Amino acid sequence: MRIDVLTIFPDMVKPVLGQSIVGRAVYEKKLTIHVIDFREYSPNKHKKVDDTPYGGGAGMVLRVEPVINALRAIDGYEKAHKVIMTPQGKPYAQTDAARLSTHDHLIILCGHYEGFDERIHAYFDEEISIGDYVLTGGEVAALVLIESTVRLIPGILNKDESHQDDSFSDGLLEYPHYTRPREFEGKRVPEVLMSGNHQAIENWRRTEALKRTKTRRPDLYARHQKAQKKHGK
Ligand code: 6GU
Repeated sequence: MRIDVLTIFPDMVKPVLGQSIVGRAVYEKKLTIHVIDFREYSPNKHKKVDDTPYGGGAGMVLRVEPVINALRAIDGYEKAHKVIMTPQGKPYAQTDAARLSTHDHLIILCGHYEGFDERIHAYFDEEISIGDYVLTGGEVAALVLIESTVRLIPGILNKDESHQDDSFSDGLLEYPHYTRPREFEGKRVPEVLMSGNHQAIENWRRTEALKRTKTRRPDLYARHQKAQKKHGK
């Protein structure tokens, strides 16, 4: 996969992309990431990327030319899947990460200020928000999208990092995990996990995942129950 990130704060995203699983994927050449400072594409002699809104009002608006000039300078931009990070976008979920992970080329635009000049939207395929809260810019949101997407590309995670058991992959939260020691300050590992009885362990984990989902995420639990019924379980 190739990912291009359009931002006016490249240093907010570059160091993060060199770390952990994304950093390893880049190092192993399974992934190419370009971080593009679209300020450099401003036609303005002071490299301004924003301006006051037509019609008046508070705040600044991101100008169309720097963004579209930078976009057009990207190799293969026409065929790429192009995403705008904005609190006005579609709420992001695991299903979106799975969908995005199938593209060969993603271009991600990070905004700032009050908003984007409306004419920018026509050049992009979709708009995504990572939740109902306001960030100062799209950079951290773009990192969330990249992390969640890249780990789903086949061959990126090794077998110890498998995403088969992830929370959300089957619509439930994960069961509780334990490792050594067997006892810490009086808190013991559940006996069943040390029993060697694989069926009993599997049953325990399923029950715990259901219990946890029901109390912490009744919304997910209801959806899961409905899906089970539909499949005659
Ligand atoms: Cl994608 N951008 C900004 N600025 N704020 C957000 C967001 C994105 N998603 C949630 N809040």
